[in-house]
Amino acid sequence: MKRLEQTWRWYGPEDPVSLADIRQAGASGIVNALHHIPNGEVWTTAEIQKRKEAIEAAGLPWSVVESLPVSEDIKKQCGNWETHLENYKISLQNLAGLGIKTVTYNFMPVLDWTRTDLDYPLPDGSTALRFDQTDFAVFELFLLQRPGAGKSYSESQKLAAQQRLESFSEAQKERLIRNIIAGLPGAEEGYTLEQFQAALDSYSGIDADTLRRHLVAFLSEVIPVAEAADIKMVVHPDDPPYPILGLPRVVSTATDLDDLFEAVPSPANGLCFCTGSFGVREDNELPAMVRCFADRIHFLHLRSTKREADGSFYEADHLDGDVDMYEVMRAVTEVQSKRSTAIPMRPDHGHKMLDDLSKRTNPGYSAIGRLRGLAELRGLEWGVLRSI
Ligand code: DNO
Repeated sequence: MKRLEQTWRWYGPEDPVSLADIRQAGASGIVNALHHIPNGEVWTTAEIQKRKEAIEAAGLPWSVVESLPVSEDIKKQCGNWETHLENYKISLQNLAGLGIKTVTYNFMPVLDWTRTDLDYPLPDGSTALRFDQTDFAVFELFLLQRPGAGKSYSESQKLAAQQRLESFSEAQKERLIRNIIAGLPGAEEGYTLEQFQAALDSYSGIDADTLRRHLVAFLSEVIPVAEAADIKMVVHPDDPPYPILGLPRVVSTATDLDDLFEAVPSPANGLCFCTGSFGVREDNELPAMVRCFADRIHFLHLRSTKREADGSFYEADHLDGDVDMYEVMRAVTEVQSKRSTAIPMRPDHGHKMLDDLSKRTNPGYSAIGRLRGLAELRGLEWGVLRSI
C-alpha cells in the first residue's frame, strides 16, 4: 500500500534550511513557491523551470506549490482583478507544462496566517508560535486603533487588554505590531500600520457572503483551466479559523467546505487539510472531516495546536495538543489506502529547539523542530499501518 509522500516546505535559495538538509530529514518531496514574483503576476515557464532545476539538482522533486497567491484585487474584485485572474490561469498552465500539479492557495483577506508571539517559551526550553487573544486585542484596540474594534470585545476583555498594554515596554509594542503586520513567511504582503488600516478599510462593504461569492467566482474561472491541465487546486483553511479585524473569513469550518464544494463540484477543486488551522475550533471534528472530505484532500499540513480558555492558542508538539493526531492519521491512512498516488503531507510549524534557538530561522519553519515533527508523524503513520 502507498504511504503518504513526506514533503517539506522550502522557501527557496534564501531559506536557511538547505535542500541538502531536507534530504537528511528524510523528506522526499519539496513544497515551494516563487516568492520573488509579486502577487498577481505570471509565473513564467522560465522562472518555474529554473527553480525546478535547482530543486531537482538536490535529488528531490518539486511536489507541491505553496502558494500561488490570489491577489487582494481578485479577493475584492477590484482594480486589476481581471488581469490577475488571466495571469493566474497562465501560471497554472505553465506549472502543469512542467509537471507540477498540486497548487495551494488561500482566500484570507489582507493577512495570511497570524500570530502574536513568535518565541513563546515552553517548559522544556524550546519556543513555539502563539496567538494570544489579549495581545491581539491590545494590537487592534490600542496600537492600530481600528475604528469599531471595540465591538468585537467584552468589557472584561477590554480591561485585560488595557492592563496588558500598561505592562508593555515600547519594544514589546513594536514587536507585537511587527509580528502581526510585517508578514509571516509565505504571507507575501507586509504593511506599515497606515497601510494596514487602509487595507482593512478597502474591505468595507465586503461581508462573508460577498467574499464567498468572490471565491466561487475565482474558482469558476480557474478550476476549468486546472481541470484541463490535470492540476489539483487545494485551498488552505483560514488561520485562525474565524473572522478577525472585522474581516470576513469563509474557509474555517466543515459547513464552509460543504458550500465551497457544492458551488464548484469539479474534482480539481480540492483541499489542503491543515490540522493545526482547523483544530483551533473545538467544533471542527478533524477525523470526521478527513473522512467527509476524503476525495477533496490532496495535501496535508500536520501539526497540533493547544487551545486556551480565553481563545488564545499555541503550537503544541505534533503529537500533543488538541489535535488527536492518532485518530487523524488513522483517517488519513484510510483515505490514502483508496488512492493510487501518494498524498503529499508536510510537518507544519516546528518548535525552535536545540541549535534552532541560536540560528536565524523563518518563524515556524526551523530545521530541527520540523525534523522532530516529521520523525514523529512518520513513526505514527508506520505504527498505524503496521497495526491494521
Ligand atoms: C503557514 C502556511 C500558510 C499557507 C497559506 C496557503 O504556515 O500554512 O501561509 O501557506 O495560507 O496559501
